[in-house]
Amino acid sequence: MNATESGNDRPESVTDGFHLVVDALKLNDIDVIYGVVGIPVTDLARLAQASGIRYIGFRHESAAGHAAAAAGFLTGRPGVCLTVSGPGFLNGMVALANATVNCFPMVHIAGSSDRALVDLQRGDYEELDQLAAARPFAKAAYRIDRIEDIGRGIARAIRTAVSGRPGGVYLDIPAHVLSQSMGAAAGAATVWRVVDPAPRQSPSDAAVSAALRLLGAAERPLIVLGKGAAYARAEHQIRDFVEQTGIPYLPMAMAKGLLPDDHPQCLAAARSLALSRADVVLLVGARLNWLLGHGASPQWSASAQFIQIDVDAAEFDSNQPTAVPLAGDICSTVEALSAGLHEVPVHCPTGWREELDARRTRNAAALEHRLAEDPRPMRFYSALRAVRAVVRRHPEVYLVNEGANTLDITRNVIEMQLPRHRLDCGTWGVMGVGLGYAIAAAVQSGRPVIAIEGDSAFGFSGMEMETICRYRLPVVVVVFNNGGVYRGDEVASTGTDPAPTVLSPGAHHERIIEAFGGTGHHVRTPDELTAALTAALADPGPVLIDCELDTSAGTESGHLTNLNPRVTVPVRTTTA
Ligand code: ADP
Ligand code: TPW
Repeated sequence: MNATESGNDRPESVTDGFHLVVDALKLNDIDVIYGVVGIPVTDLARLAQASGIRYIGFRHESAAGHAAAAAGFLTGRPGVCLTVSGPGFLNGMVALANATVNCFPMVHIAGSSDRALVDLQRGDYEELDQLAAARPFAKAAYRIDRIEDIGRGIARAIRTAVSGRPGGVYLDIPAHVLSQSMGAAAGAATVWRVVDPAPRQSPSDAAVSAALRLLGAAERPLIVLGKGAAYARAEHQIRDFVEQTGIPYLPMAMAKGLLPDDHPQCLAAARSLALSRADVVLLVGARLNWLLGHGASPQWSASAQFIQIDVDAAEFDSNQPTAVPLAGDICSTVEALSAGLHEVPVHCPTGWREELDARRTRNAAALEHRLAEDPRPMRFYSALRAVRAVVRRHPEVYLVNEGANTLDITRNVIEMQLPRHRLDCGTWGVMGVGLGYAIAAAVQSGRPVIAIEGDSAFGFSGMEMETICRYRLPVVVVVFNNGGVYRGDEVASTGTDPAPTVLSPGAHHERIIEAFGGTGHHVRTPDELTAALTAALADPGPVLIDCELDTSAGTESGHLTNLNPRVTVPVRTTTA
């Protein structure tokens, strides 16, 4: 081992910016960095690795950033992404923005050019005013201009990422700061550990009582659990409140498993009825955004009243009037609600439960009927029947999911039993998160991960199969290959080019993983899929299962057909 590998290449009395960054990260329990190296951060990655931080090197910064964001969601500590300046930094921006939109804590550290060059636009290597560029996409953006501010800058980034509403923080570290040196003892005194990074926060007693009174008077109460509740690790408090009151709940996609999906009060299978009939709704870490129809008719009853628990008070009234705002963290607030039940008892009316149960039973039967169909070529439901059977035997598996139809149908079919085990396109509906999320889930948990990917969605970060193979991660990627964006059977109205939604027909994605030493399968039937998935989980290592589906399987835009504007006058085609 040479001096750099051991991390001891400096005289004892002197330190430099590189070392102080690593020291500050370690002091704050950062144990993994996801990134792509290059000037000026290569030595930073080396040093981090030498110091015991795990460095996971990606093929593209956006996947590295998505991994950091997922790590933040899964652990409650900010995930860290490391990139070079200019284009590498910009490649990471979509992930930083996505983390912020989804309220995941992450810190994107990028090396940068000297301000004296950037500010006069003198044309430095990979020059970009990164601080200004990052600001609109991040919860906050900071730059460290002096070596003695490294500890402060990292403390500030960590505190900002996790406190209040979590989000993405950009931290700019110019190359000259990394290589600046100072006395080791003085340097050590500049780094510190953030105390209680996300302090608990309770709403007032009056607000808690008001919420309970409104819920207690409801004829058709409903609880909506969002990914904020999963992030808050509030499963015990929520189970207690849900079971004491008997109120039915609806989990948003990434809150599935917070309580097991087969819980008798889980109404995922009667969602439309629950939304349209509920008269008082308790939102727990879920925003009334597009995913919940903005809380408006026709999805919701026009007279529905909303009680909302959120750590960010600015969220209240963002779409509908908030009848009772409960500003606080979810654990403290739900504990306070449960404690208040002694004084203000809340019991869900049985008629409402029965109405929902009847709909749930009917919808579940319809789903089983659909799953039992056995079309050839295979379609989404028959493939997912196979996946569901295997996942039921492995509830510990993390499930990553992206695509359009692949997302919508998988979310409905695959039950989750454990909290924070489902990661998907989230609030932005963004494609390309899949492999980064899968890598983070495997790295942070050491558990097997199944990523169910539409073939188009897979392509956004497909080269990360090499990353998965290089680190021998227990990730099984299932590509739902219907040959297109949404579906693969569109015929172009003119010319010889493929239609806009069409991808390569007859693709064999499994050959991609074979190039990197992983195991590939190409399956055509549910039985073949079951066999491949079972084998993959018996000996978890990198596996890609290319699942050949009917090219006509899928609906344009999946469940979002209503958001997809279509041409209203006849399409003009060119015949020349
Ligand atoms: P979903 O997409 O599952 O509906 P959202 O991302 O829309 O969920 O909502 C998550 C909400 O949870 C955000 O408004 C965020 O401010 C809030 N949140 C995150 N962590 C906490 C916490 N610890 N306590 C309270 N609210 C939280
Ligand atoms: C960053 C637009 C939404 S869904 C999708 C795209 C390109 C892919 C759908 O096809 P796929 O799934 O993955 O094969 P399936 O099951 O329907 O066949 N760029 C970004 N994000 C989004 N959302 C898009 C484009 C889109």
